[in-house]
Amino acid sequence: MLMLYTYPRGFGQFSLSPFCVKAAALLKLSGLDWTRRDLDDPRKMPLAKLPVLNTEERLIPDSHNIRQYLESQGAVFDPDLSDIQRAQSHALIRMAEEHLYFNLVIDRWGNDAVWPTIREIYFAKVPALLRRPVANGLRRKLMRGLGTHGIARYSAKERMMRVEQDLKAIQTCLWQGPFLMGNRPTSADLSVGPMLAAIRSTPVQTPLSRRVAEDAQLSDYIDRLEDKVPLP
Ligand SMILES: N[C@@H](CCC(=O)N[C@@H](CS)C(=O)NCC(=O)O)C(=O)O
Repeated sequence: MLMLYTYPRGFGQFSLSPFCVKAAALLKLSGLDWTRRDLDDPRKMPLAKLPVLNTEERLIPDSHNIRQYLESQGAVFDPDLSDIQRAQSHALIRMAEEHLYFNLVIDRWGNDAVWPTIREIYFAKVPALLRRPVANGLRRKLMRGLGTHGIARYSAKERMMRVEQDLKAIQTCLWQGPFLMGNRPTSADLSVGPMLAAIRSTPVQTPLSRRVAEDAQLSDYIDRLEDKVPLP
């Protein structure tokens, strides 16, 4: 049976990681049999990140590679999409995973009001005496990475303005139907939905989490997707 290596549940989600939620949703829609195994430390995994799918023949890291593997096994996530819809879907996925995601990360790790809560949850397995030094060391490394990436160089206000443009693009699609590409969830929903859900579920309220939580259209969309693709 397929085994999904994932970060544990948290904040009311299948996983603390939106990429693990995406991978689980892909597996669910594929109709194949699968199960989960929770990991806290991905360092021994290929790419040193989660999710990873164990197919018994090989380990497949990265939610996009997992999608491609499932498609090679017959799963069809985007039936009946036109070429232009496929192009839009691809762009939405990249926007969610390469821009919204880093805003989520900085909202959780870079915000002093949120960090103590995140530290205690993400690093719960680290013995209490070591937790702060270990977690703070990783936080410093991650924030350096976000500086190199560039997102940490914007002010919080600038970041929110950029997120607003992403949300506008998503909401423009949602004015056309219940899901991004129409009446049923497709691959774009499985990236965008979990990313919005993760932003909304950050355990300490921030301007970003409130922006999604207090938007009826976005919140209804997250709930609709979770109803349509329920995860174990
Ligand atoms: N492109 C990857 C991204 C996966 C990813 O960024 N996973 C994060 C958690 S959300 C991770 O495992 N980070 C651990 C690390 O960077 O050390 C995918 O689609 O699976």
